[in-house]
Amino acid sequence: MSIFCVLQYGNFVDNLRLYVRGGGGGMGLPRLGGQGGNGGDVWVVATKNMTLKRIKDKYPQKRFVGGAGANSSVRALKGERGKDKEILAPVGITVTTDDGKILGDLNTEGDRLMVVKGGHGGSYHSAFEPSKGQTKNLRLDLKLIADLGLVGFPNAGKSSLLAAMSNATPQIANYAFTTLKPEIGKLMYKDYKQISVADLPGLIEGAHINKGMGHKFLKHVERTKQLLFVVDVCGFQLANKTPFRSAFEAVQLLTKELELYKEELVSKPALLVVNKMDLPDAADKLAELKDQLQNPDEFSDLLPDDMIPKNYMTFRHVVPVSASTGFGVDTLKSCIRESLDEDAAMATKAIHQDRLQALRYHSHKNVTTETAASMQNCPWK
Ligand SMILES: Nc1nc2c(ncn2[C@@H]2O[C@H](COP(=O)(O)OP(=O)(O)OP(=O)(O)O)[C@@H](O)[C@H]2O)c(=O)[nH]1
Ligand SMILES: [Mg+2]
Repeated sequence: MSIFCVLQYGNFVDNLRLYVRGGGGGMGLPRLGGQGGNGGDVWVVATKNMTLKRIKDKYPQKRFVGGAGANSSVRALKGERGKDKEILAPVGITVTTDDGKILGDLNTEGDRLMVVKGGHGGSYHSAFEPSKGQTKNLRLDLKLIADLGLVGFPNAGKSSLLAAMSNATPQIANYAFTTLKPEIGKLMYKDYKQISVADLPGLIEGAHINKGMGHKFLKHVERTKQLLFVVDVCGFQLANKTPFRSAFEAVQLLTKELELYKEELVSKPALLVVNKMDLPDAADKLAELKDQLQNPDEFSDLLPDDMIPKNYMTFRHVVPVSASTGFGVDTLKSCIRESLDEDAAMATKAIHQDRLQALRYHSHKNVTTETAASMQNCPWK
């Protein structure tokens, strides 16, 4: 993928394609009836604090091969078994083969799934010839709860917005933390396309250290393709004792909470909804917010240092709406559709590129091994 794509589309990874091969079996020893060791298997193991992006960064080739079984020898007639290979993967994934067959789910830390078996060592039954390990192209998919997740402080109007956009009837009230668990609403489009949106509990400052609904909330955020930030155009104050936060500050604080929990979340594709545009002075406040978002560095001085995010969120669209009057809701639905369609097109392109690369890799390998083999037969070598 080019740098351009990485910048524009962020680097949050919710699926990953891998090549896996079991280790080859070891040679048998016909003279003494010796048996070669079996090749090692390849496993996917659910591990805490792992992400698909970390696998991708650590293993750019995305190839995992089990250890080869040892050949049978005079000193060790029974060749040693090849080492198993473990792919440490995040919890909450589905493992499928490239052609769509589901191999299994990993839902709990420590869950393990064998994805390919190593080959058999050569023995009496195989005329002492070993067999190769199985090979597969795999896909690891993070289980998603919805296409989009609503991210905002309490009372921003997330539930009201979901109700205005969809068939959902979430709980709405004028006090903080009305929503306690995700409710999924479906956005319907004229061509019957449906997009799911998760209404998530309000986030508060300190969520990353598990304040409020903290981690429960942030875990859900991880499991959506894109984020819909919702802020009250007039800003908010959570309680008498906490400071008033403008809409711009709310955006930065939300970003910081995501970053402190898992930095990759900030690179998810995101849209910003500026809600409550029916309130007095909303137009002026929106203009001010847009100005601040253009030059976030200049305006972040208003925040304490430890609340300034390392990277500012880039929003594909900034959409003013009023969940109360319905103003802007249709425009928002179109922007959401456009943003998800854009990513789907990118994903298809990436899969094609991946396949092409794999083909090139394998044909290159075949050519080099063929060349090596023919060189061995060369009389002038
Ligand atoms: N004036 C105005 N009020 C709104 C608008 N949208 C929501 N509200 C009001 O804001 C309050 C909070 O709305 P909710 O939709 O419950 O907010 P929420 O973000 O889901 O809140 P939590 O679930 O607590 O995080 C309610 O009293 C809504 O009636 C709007 O567009 N304009
Ligand atoms: Mg709510």
